[in-house]
Amino acid sequence: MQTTRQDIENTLREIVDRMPEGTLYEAAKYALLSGGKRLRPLLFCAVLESYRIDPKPYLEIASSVEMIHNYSLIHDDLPAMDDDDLRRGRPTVHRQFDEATAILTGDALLTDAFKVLASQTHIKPVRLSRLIDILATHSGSHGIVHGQSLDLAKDGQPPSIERLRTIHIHKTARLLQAPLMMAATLVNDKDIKTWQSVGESLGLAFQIQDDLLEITGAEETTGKSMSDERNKKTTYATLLGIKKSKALIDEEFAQVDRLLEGLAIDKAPFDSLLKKIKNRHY
Ligand code: GRG
Repeated sequence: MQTTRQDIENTLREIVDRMPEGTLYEAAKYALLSGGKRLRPLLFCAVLESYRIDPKPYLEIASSVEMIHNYSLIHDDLPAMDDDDLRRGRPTVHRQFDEATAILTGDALLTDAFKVLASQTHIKPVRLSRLIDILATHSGSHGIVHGQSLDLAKDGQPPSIERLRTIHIHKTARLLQAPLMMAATLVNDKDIKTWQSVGESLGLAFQIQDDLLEITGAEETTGKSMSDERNKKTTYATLLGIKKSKALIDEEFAQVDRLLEGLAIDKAPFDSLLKKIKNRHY
């Protein structure tokens, strides 16, 4: 996994280095090459490896998802959204540069992600268009943008677990489902639905973990501002308490295990990534 991670870092650097020099390039480099966990591209590669396919020829596809993820973090941190000062232990992009640069950097990463994907000419056109469709669907008005909009909505609706679940499925799970489904599209179309369900459970577990880290973690460990309390956010932890939230995380991970049991794959690569996610502290 360490080699794959380094391969992903190298690919992201190559991609960002194609940008023309200037403030936008500096800000994109600052945002993209700042030590994220690279979970989404690692999930993509782990699926390929579980079908015994070498991820090397597909690293740019994996990176396109990470570009979308980074754009969403930059925009999420903006004053009009979560208004955060810290991300991955460093000032957020609008703090380090300025707000206009942060907006443009997000715009550039979002758009360039699709350019990177569309230029994978070694993939058959039908398959490539499916990859683009999956990434667009999970990023746009059916995906994380919808989740963010629901999260920010001041529509007077009372907080409930059902509403929170819908927000998390869109805001968090959609961009974990995308790399799983994209990898499955390349190797075994029949399994896409199962990977979609794996992504939904994983996304819910991941987000509830995040909510708990907001309470139990420290800024030095998580590397980000703990803004939920400041923004008076409703989370699983505030609605259900820590114990029940932990039980829900276990349930979602158990569901992931059950779903994986139904696939004819080598489970080891995916299991080792799952183990890392289960034990994460940031
Ligand atoms: C489209 C503006 C916009 C936002 C979409 C993704 C998102 C919604 C907001 C970002 C903030 C947030 C709490 C997202 C939920 C998913 C999540 C826990 C993101 C953090 O992902 P990690 O932990 O981050 O993988 P690193 O830094 O490791 O890459």
